[in-house]
Amino acid sequence: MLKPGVINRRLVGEVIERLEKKGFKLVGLKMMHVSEDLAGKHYAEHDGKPFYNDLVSYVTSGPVIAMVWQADDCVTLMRKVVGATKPTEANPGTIRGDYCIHTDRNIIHASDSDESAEREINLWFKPEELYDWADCEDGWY
Ligand code: 3AN
Repeated sequence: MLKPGVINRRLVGEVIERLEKKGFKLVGLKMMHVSEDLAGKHYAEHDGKPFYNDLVSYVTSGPVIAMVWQADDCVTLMRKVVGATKPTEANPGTIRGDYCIHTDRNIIHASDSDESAEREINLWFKPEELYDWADCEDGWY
């Protein structure tokens, strides 16, 4: 999920381009406003932490780009491409390493396990918003 700042900074295409070039398969994408309810469910594990209120108000402050990407070992690969949570620890060449300064504005969310990916996909997308298209590039990545 590309957070509101990415749209403000006109970086949507650039970040998506990186993910496509890596070889991830895009199977769902939409621009949307995040309700307080969705933000609360999505970030439930952080409820009570000092940054929680700011996090919820940030992701509900403007539209986001929600996406579902597929690949073998997708979560592990995606987390590497996205980079560490703290921009001070994210390597240059990663998305967070290249495009942000502050942890609370770290531009992109990526699921941290197959289980959270499944939970989050169900939270953010309806089944009919996901596309299982035939991939003619399958085998080249
Ligand atoms: P990740 O997004 O890398 O899985 P999480 O799940 O620990 O990291 O954090 C979720 C989001 O909460 C982060 N993307 C970031 O926006 C915010 N966040 C996490 N830790 C901090 C922190 N120490 N200070 C401010 N914001 C934070």
